Amino acid sequence: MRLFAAVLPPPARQDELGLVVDRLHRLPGADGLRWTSRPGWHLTLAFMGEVDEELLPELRVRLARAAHRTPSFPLRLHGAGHFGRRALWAGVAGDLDELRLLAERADAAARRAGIPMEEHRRYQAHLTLARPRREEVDLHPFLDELATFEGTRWEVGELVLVRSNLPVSGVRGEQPRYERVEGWPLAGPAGRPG
Ligand code: 2AM
Repeated sequence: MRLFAAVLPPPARQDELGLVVDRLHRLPGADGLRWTSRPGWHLTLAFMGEVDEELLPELRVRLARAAHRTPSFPLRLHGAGHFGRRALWAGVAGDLDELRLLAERADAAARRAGIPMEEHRRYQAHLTLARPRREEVDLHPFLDELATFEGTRWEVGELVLVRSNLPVSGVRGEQPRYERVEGWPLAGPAGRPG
């Protein structure tokens, strides 16, 4: 099964972003973008790809440990960015060091469970909102509209393992369906183990 570890913004925080994204949908050129589906919005920590079911028990143990080693930390959705012409995303602010550490721990957990992980790229926290259908789509109006977006902060308290079910229908542009497999609580504000 295709898996990744993620932080899931709480529904109220997603709704705030949703209000801005509603405005983006009304901008000229919005049809040139394939918008990600909202119930699936997430911040990827570590993408594992196809994982052999046999590795799941060990992966679970190691992800639980990664979560336990990480204190809960504040985050908020903030601003926007893009990966070239491939993706438009909402950014995050807050305790980015702790988020990066959690991403590294999730990546290490997967490696130690025997999952061949891609080489490290610099971790860039992002929540993908849309992908251009064509190269020539100009992302600037969307980036401008998102630039001033400031979500309310929340306390990240969980590391979640998510399954990505790729569309089988063959309908062009259909989105993957994301399914929560399991979540593990972070250690909490005062619970950082030595
Ligand atoms: P993206 O949002 O930037 O596309 C599930 O596919 C999640 O894992 C997505 O959030 C995706 O990031 C991320 N991801 C990271 N590396 C990936 C890869 N090589 N293939 C597919 N998704 C990847």
